[in-house]
Parts: sequence; C-alpha cells; structure tokens
Amino acid sequence: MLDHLDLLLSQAARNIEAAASTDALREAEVHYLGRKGELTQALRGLGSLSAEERPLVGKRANEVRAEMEALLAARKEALSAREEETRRCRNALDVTLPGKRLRHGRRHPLTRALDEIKRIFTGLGFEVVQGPEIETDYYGFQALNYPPDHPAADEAMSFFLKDGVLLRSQTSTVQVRTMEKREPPVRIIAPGRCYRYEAVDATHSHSFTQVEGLFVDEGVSMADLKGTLTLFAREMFGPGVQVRFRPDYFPFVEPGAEIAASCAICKGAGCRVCKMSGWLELGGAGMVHPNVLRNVGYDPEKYTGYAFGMGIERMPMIRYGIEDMRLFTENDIRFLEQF
Ligand code: FA5
Repeated sequence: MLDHLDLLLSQAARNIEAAASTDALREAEVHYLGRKGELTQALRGLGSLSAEERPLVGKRANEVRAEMEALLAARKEALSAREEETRRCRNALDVTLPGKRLRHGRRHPLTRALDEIKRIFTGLGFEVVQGPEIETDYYGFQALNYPPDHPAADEAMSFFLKDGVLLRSQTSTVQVRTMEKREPPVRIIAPGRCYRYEAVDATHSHSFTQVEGLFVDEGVSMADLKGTLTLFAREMFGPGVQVRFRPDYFPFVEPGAEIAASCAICKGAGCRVCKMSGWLELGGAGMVHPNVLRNVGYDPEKYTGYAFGMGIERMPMIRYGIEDMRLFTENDIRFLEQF
C-alpha cells in the first residue's frame, strides 16, 4: 500500500509538470485529489489493513496529499503567469505599424491678430475688458453724444432686435460702460464683434471685429494718443511705420481723427494693398467729448481722455496682404493653413 502511494505521487508529479495549461492542471488535480480521484480510491482499501499498518499508511497518505497540493500550487502559479503574459502580448499594440497622421490645427489669423493686439496694449499698461454685443439705445447712441436724429441710429444702418435694443455697431459702447463703473485713471482696450446693416464686399461685412481703446486721466492729450498708436503700429506692422491723423467726425470725440498707418508693404510708395495711396486706414480716434465724460459722472474740467477704435480684420489683411475679408469666415482649409 505504501508503495502504491509512492507510485501515485511520482505519477502525479510527472503529470503536474507536464500540464501545459491551467485547464490541464485542473484535470490532473481532479484525477488525483478529486472525490473519485486516485488517492481517495487508494484510501478505500485502508479498512482491510491491519491495525499496525493503518496509521502508517494513513500518515503517508496525508503526506502524499500535501505534496501533491504543493506541486499543484507551484505549477499553477507558473502557468497563470505564462498565460497572463500571452494574453498581454495578444492585446499589445504593434508599435511598428505606421500611425495615423495627426493634422495640426492652427490659430485663426484673426485670433492671432487679437492676441498680438492684446500683447502690445497690455505691455503699454492697458487692461482688456469686455462689453455686451446686444446693446440698448442709451449705450449705443445717447451716452455717446449722438444727436437724436443721427443716421447711425436709423434702422437702415443697425440691426435692431426690438425697439431700443440692437446689436452694437461699434465697440465705443464699452467706453461708457467701463467709465460708469470706475473712477479715473481708466486705461482699457475692449476687443469684440460689431454688427452693421451693410452690404458685404472685400473690405466690409455685416459682422466684423473692432478693438476700442480708452485712456482717461488728468492731463491726457492728443500727443499721448498719437504716441501710443504710433508705438502700436510699429509693433504690429514693423519699425519705421508712420501714423497719420486727419480730421474726422465722431459725435463722442472732439477733436476727432481718422487714423491711418503708412503702408508697411510698399513703405509708402504705393502698391496693390494700399491701393497706390501709400496709407492704410486703421480706424477712428480722438479726445473723449466732454459730454460723454459728463454722462458717466466725470468732471471734464478735471479729466481728459483719448479714445480710438480700429477694425481688427484690417490688421492681418495688411500684414499678410489678404485682399478679401470674406476669406476669414469661409473656413477654407487652404486659406487657413497658410498662417
Ligand atoms: C468707429 O466705429 C468708431 N467707433 C471709431 C472710434 C472710436 C472713433 C473711438 C473715435 C473714438 P468707423 O465706423 O470708422 O469708426 O470704424 C472703425 C473701423 O472699423 C474702420 O476703419 C474699419 O477698419 C472697421 N469697420 C467699420 N465698419 C466695418 C465693416 N462693415 N466691415 C469691416 N470693418 C469695418
């Protein structure tokens, strides 16, 4: 009987070692240690043994069971690790496969211009503020010193949403909103979308972007305005650019000016971009009208200020020689990927 137990153990050891998978190992376990397994069968004969032999065989049977269990556990660990490894390899990526090319996005030329504008003006001490695109009559016209019958307040020029409420036609509305909330000194720029009831062509759209600038303090003069805008134009379009002021009228400034920069492309000699004039119009500017200062509760005897408003689309158009502003909104990848 003892010999039979040893034989079972050596057979089991061989089978366990030979098991190539955890499934095969489970079969071997059932075969030797299961309820109807070899060891249980062998122990059935225990009753027919003599009283001296029985405890010896019983003890040996327990040892054999313990050894088989230890062999099974060791083999199970080895096989599980190998199977896990195989599973991992099967799921692994083939790093040698060529990958899909990722298309790089680019920032839109208008976003780039806007970022550049903010960078230059914040460097000069201006703060960037925002105002609403939907405005009331008051901020759009009255507070900006428009006379009641001014054509800009006409429905033929602006998009009215309902009586007294319209889409802003210029960022100058943000001047008033900002001054109402603060005491001087106020030094801000306000970039944003504007809307006008206008026919679309290469240089005009019903929706476009402007950047407003405002500086109010004691002793601010037109010379400060010219100096600031000249610095801005040189940073934006290159050194050597000149800024030209010509008299112009806006109800909310006095005196008012049209601002133009010398053409950075032809250096003023005349070219296709500046339509042979040597100058490129940037927008309007001037000294804040005393009535506007009064409307926001500032004392015009104490404070003066300048304001300017420029079209943002113009800037990348000048910088990159883009002839038609409709290209900005067409989303044509062939255009956009050039920037
Ligand atoms: C104004 O809008 C004034 N608010 C500017 C200003 C601000 C004057 C502060 C004084 C003090 P104007 O209408 O000229 O001015 O517009 C300024 C610029 O906005 C234009 O030079 C142009 O670059 C741009 N712009 C105006 N209308 C359009 C349009 N329909 N499409 C594209 N750009 C436009």
